Amino acid sequence: MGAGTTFRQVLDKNGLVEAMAAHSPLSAMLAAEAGFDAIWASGFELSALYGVPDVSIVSMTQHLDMTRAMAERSALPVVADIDTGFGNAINVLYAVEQYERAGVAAIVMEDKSFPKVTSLIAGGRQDMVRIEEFQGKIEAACAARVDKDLVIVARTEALIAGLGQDEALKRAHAYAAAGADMILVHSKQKTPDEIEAFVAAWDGAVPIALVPTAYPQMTVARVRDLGKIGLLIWGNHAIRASVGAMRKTFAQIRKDGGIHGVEGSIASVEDIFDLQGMGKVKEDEKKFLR
Ligand code: SPV
Ligand code: MG
Repeated sequence: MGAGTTFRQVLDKNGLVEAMAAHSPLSAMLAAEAGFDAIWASGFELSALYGVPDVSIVSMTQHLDMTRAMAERSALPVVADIDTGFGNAINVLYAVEQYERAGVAAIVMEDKSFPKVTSLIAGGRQDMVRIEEFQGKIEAACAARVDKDLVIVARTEALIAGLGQDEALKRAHAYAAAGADMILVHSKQKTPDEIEAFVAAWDGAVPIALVPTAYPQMTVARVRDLGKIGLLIWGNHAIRASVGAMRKTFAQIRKDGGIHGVEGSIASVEDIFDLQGMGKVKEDEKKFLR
């Protein structure tokens, strides 16, 4: 069974897929351990991991390789953030073929022009492509998938670009008509009002995906009450949590002049051995080393 089928089964069963951001196989494994339904292979997180801005600097190959590694090390379906599709519809044909081979369950592609600018930055340049052009890219994504259960999520940045609800709805309907299985609508408003108004007005046949980073009042319970939401993405909490933890630990070591003060607040070496699967290595050594 393909990963897209697994994703669709979770959606049918739970009525919602809750995805946690990850930027490495280890963070994907920890998201699985915590009980999330899926992994968000976030472009923002991977850009931050490389220490560069999320403005189409990380290449498709870098993102694809990490996404493949996450899919290999975590049993959860992976939702791949393919940004703008790395170019035009021709680039999308190639990208979707590669991401499907890497084992992803879904791809999310946004209607900004390449190179893009990260969505939540204040005053960011948010250039959009024409609706017809993006419809061509969605049709290319649908045509490129071998497994028809691979979920194609079309993301509109109309609200991010300040174009308003009517434009966001127009685009969402056009993208669903082009074959998108789901519409992701992103907002950088500090409260859920803009998104809730969009959801209330949405009468399309496909479910909506949300990334409520800017409006953290949006809980799972509130999403379920809204209805119409198929995918909820916690967008960047793996990288932010790790930055917070590393800063705290590094500062403590500098302050103490040694590592003795942090032992109680960081993962033990044994914990890391477990995550690495050292138990199995020991068993395999007994079985196979002669
Ligand atoms: C990402 O996590 O890469 C996203 C979400 O696309 S956001 O950064 O909020 O645009
Ligand atoms: Mg992104």
